[in-house]
Amino acid sequence: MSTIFSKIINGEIPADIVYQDELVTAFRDINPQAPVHILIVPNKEIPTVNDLTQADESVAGRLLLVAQKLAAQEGIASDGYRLMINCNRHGGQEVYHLHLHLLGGRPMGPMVQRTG
Ligand code: DGP
Repeated sequence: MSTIFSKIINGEIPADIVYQDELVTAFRDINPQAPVHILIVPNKEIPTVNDLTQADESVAGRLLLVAQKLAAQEGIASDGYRLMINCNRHGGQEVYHLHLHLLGGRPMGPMVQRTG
């Protein structure tokens, strides 16, 4: 079974792809939460951060370096941005194919929702 993100990576379903290399693919989020909202995704199906292994060190590093490159490309590097990975239920993960959110283009507010 392949994830919705694998189908985007393989070109089976459309997405606004902004970057692709041999390890990762980046595309705009379908439901953007900020003027810039890009998902950076390993080409290989890794469900969550919990599933990363030592063998994934280069892909994990690539996610960050591509985020840095795209932030510059999108013109949000100097104002700043937020990088976020949700993991499992308490993290609010919806798609079980590891992805790094790049969010910016406005002040991103408190880091987490305040509860009281
Ligand atoms: P998360 O909650 O961290 O698993 O975030 C999943 C994100 O994926 C959510 O912001 C919406 C986005 N998303 C879900 N399905 C699609 C899709 O088919 N295309 C695109 N571009 N984004 C999607």
